[in-house]
Amino acid sequence: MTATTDGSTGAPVPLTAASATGTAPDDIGGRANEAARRATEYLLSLQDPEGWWKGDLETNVTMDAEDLMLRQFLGIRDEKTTRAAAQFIRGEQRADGAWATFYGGPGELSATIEAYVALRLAGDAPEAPHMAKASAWIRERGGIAASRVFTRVWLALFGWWKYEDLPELPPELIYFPHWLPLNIYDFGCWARQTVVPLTVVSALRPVRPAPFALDELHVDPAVPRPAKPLAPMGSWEGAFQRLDKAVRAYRKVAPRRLRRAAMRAAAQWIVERQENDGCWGGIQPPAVYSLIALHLLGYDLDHPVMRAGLKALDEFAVWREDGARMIEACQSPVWDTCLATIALFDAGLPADHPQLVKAADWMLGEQVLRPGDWSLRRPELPPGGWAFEFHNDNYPDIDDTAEVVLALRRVAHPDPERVEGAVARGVRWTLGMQSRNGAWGAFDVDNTSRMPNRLPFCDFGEVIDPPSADVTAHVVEMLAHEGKADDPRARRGVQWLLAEQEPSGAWFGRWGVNYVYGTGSVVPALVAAGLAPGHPAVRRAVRWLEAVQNEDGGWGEDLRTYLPGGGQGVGESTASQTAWALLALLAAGERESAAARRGVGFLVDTQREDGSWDEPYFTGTGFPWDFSINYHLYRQVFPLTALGRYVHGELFTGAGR
Ligand code: R04
Repeated sequence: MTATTDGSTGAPVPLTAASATGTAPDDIGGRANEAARRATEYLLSLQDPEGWWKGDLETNVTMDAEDLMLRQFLGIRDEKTTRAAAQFIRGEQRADGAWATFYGGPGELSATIEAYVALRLAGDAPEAPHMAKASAWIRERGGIAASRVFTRVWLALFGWWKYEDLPELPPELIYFPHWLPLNIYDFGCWARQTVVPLTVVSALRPVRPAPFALDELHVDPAVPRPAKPLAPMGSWEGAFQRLDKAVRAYRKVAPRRLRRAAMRAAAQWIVERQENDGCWGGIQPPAVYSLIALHLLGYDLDHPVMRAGLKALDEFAVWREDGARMIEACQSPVWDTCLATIALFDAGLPADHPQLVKAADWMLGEQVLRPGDWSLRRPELPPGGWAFEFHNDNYPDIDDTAEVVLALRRVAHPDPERVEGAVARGVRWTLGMQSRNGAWGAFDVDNTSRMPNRLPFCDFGEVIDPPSADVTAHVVEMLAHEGKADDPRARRGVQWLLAEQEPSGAWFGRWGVNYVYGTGSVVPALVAAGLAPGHPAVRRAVRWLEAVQNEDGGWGEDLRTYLPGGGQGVGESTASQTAWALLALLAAGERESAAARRGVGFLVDTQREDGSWDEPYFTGTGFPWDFSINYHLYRQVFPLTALGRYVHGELFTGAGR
């Protein structure tokens, strides 16, 4: 059955422009309707003729700096790129001389060092005021020695840091069998794709001398850093420090032939995972490290693998109108397209609207129909997921798959059997990817080993992919709409979600900031799965949302809520986070509540003339605290979904009901 608009609330109410005139200021329904109409128009205007949407994916200047350093390392850095990247990096500098990793965030040492180095490559003099300020800021915080491992690896490539002072990452790792702790499949797929090429760097220790010294970034270049005392033997930290020592000792005696074979195996592993657009995993960091590793192993710049990889790298660049060039960590077409489809339908666009059909067509063509790294743990499971990006067939993810299914079901596609087949494959794949605790991670099953996090090498970001509440909620919502709420697998997901609720009533947000995202994902899922709005878990969530609503009627949550003691649900109101809170309240039957009305009022009042919203704050999460994302379409799709559901109630009741 294809999704239709004949749900319990009847056919969608046509949106009219009439309410713009003669609307009383307290006519919140009429104003919401008008805001949804404008937001619909605006979102429709952003669709690509091929059917997809893609907003910029903004992260931080380490992407831009590493892109320049890679080009320097490979000897392909050109003037035009350098100038435009430097312009972007300079524009992001804070008044105190540092760089932050998200809007409004504090200066961050590693990002500041990388940005500084990139600007020096671009020719900015260390004495220039903005550079002197940055280097002083860096020295005050301990200099290069205090930066993350990744940053020091980059500096080692140019001789600005010694490989001896970096954790060792042996290439023989590639031979670890799947049952051995620390084998590469114990790492989350993004860390796996980064670690494999970096084993080659670690083994070969290449140095391409830089055109200048970086003494100004060391606290005191003359004084060697004192060795860190070893942690006690019985502690994990102590054990891993000794493991690092053992691996260093092994380096000296490693059989040369084994090492070379391991590096060849790593190269083969990397080449096998190159996507047909030349990229790796659809994300920029693995692409950068893979190009370095392959180059070190003798792939010259003219080799087809390198040529395709370098071309793919260029695709991550967004050229801005002011001439600045920003690097995206990743591109989000599938994610943006399913979210936009859901938003437009829920705002009342008819299910057979040509732009929705076009979007569905495009999504159908994006389904991943071949095995990937996930197959290792599910060798018998047929493929059927969707990836986040244009090209990432090796790493479809469960979050995208659930949302694409929810989106496809909203469209009256002229070929319903095609939709049926695609959805059936997507549902089967999703069910097959359930972890043993009953919940779902983003890319893999049971990716829960705690060993990778303990490696001294892994001092940045998340390196495993355990199940999370937000992904599990999206799956449960999708299964419920597919008529599978009573399937034991969906019920286990619900039980897991109920057990994950924080004492406050909120849920943690792994891939969005933060408890507002988690709660805005889980409550609609629980209600779709049949929990009554009066269920105590739903009531607790509602009370929490009411308690953290801002004076202005909106909701906002700062990245600092990822830090210990950082609170929950606190921060300046934003459009996307207000929308997430509203999705929960509306699902919980709170449409007529003061909280919901004030939230809708915030969205209506902050909408711009053209139907869009502003959102400088980062509300997306790559890794909690360490890597944050401003998805430029979030400010549009989520407010529209929330306004649509406020105006129309739930139009979409799913295929199975
Ligand atoms: C929002 C939910 C969909 N899905 C998550 C996808 C997020 C896409 O954006 C990114 C994903 C990334 N991964 N790994 C990195 C990364 C960056 C993104 C990454 C970042 C820095 C370094 C290494 C990897 F922008 Br260093 C998976 C569930």
